[in-house]
Amino acid sequence: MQIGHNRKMTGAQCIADMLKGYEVTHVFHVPAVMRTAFAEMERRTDIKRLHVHGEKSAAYMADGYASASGKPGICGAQVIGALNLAAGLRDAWLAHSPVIAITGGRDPKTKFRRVYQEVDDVPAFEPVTKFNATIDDVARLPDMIRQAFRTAVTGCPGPVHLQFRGNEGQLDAEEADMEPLVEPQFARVPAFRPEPDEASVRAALQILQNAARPVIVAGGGVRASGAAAELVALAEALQIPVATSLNGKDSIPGNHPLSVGVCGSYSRESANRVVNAADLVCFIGSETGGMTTHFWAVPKIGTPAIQIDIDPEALGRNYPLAAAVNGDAKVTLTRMLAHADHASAGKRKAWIAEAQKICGEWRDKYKDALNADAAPIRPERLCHELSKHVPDDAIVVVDTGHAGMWMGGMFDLTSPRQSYIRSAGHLGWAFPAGLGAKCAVPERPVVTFTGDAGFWYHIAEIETAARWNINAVTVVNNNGGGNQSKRGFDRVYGGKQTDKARELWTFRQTNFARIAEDMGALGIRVEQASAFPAALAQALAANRPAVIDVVTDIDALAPVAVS
Ligand SMILES: Cc1ncc(C[n+]2csc(CCOP(=O)(O)OP(=O)(O)O)c2C)c(N)n1
Ligand SMILES: [Mg+2]
Repeated sequence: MQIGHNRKMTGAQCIADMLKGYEVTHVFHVPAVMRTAFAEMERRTDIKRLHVHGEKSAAYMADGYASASGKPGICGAQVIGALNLAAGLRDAWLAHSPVIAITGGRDPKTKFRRVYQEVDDVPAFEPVTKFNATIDDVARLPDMIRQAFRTAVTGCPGPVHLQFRGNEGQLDAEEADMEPLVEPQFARVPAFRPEPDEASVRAALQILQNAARPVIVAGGGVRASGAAAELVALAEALQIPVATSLNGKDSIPGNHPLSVGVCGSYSRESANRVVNAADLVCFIGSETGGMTTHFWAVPKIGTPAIQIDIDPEALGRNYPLAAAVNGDAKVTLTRMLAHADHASAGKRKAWIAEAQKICGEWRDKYKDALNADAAPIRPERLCHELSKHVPDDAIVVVDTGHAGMWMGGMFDLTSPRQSYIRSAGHLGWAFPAGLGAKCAVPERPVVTFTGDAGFWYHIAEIETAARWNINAVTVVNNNGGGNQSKRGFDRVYGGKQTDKARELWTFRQTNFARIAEDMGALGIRVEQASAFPAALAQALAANRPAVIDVVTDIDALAPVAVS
């Protein structure tokens, strides 16, 4: 199709044709928004329209879909659900995930007249979107939808909001002369691979090669760029240990000899020790934010640093830089590798040995916990079983809080074909995000890890998974409470909580396997660690959504970060 070929069509037809053109396969929504467009999607496309149980989980599903595939995830809500949807964009915003949220909104003819269910929702989308726009004239749909995709996937990706006129976005029923032109280049991340300035690449490489004790910290930008292989190749060529952020965990398998683990707050002790012993830190695709740096204690501000990022504004934000490179991670790493002086690797032998010794000390320290036979089950053992038994092409989806700490620190990816996506901070994100990931990439196994407090948030979506055959496997670390909060309450109670204090963070004991069965999924309850591998194998082979309810120790606390 070419620009200049307008024809009379409805907004709904235009939306359906454009979403199809952008290779959208699923839309996650709570009715009623885009009613007419949904009817047209049925007539004109194979797009699945998933009616889910809350706008927040619709946004999280779209987010998981986007993180797993790189394609924008689409979610929608009518005006009364718009802020629930905005709440769900918070995590996508923090994670730089390309989600496009479509809501119904105000009609200029009636606004300010106390219209039923109506408030001005647009400002609430402002802090969680890269582009927050209203469409009042149906003829603007083509250019605004293109702008939404373009903005979501370019530069540092992120969410976009389009509000359609009408409480249900009824603008889509109107007709105009339009052309449903799509730009396939903007159908996924990365849309472009900006080349770095050659002199900046050489300067950064020189500093890296001169360092005796450098470390790489790989962030989510490496996964967005698909640069894991180039990262590992450069690290191998120059013999540099690699720590990752939680977002960048799948940039290097955990069993690679140069991998030292996840650094920062939800981390592995060995990674923080290596980063803090380094004489140079090379950040690649990392915001150098509070989580990755344990609030700028790992490494300490003032540690010599270089940084590579697609977003020029990220360069030097938190660490003054000896060299900055602005470009796509994959092309930048390819260039560095082409110029790399392999002979310089020799001078880092002692440093590599030291980093590997630190990793060995971590393994020795946690060997017993990782292999513990205790019942209730230790979360460390659960993570270790997952390291051993998650399929080598799996997408692992992880919630925040303790789930993020346990899996960030204790779980290892074992194959470059595995992916790891995680909540950027919102408890309850992982279960719906895992369903979204499975929708996007149905041929790959999806294994989600969540605590019980996290799982409760969107437990109704078990029904959605059963209805739509979204065969993700969800592992619930079920300790009967939100026990990450235990330490904080110990503190405010002066070291020893009262019995009544436990009402602040514990729940009734619940059998999630039974609930899952009642809602149409496979439910398996695991009370002995040794039973977990068979449960996981059964769940992966079930051909239905599965919930593995693992009964774990409420007194088990994840180690706090070392700085
Ligand atoms: C939306 C949101 N609200 C509150 C929190 C704070 N928070 C972090 S972990 C946690 C409890 C987690 O409980 P659970 O998922 O059961 O894991 P556990 O700590 O028991 O292993 C809470 C309330 C959060 N991260 N996100
Ligand atoms: Mg819990």
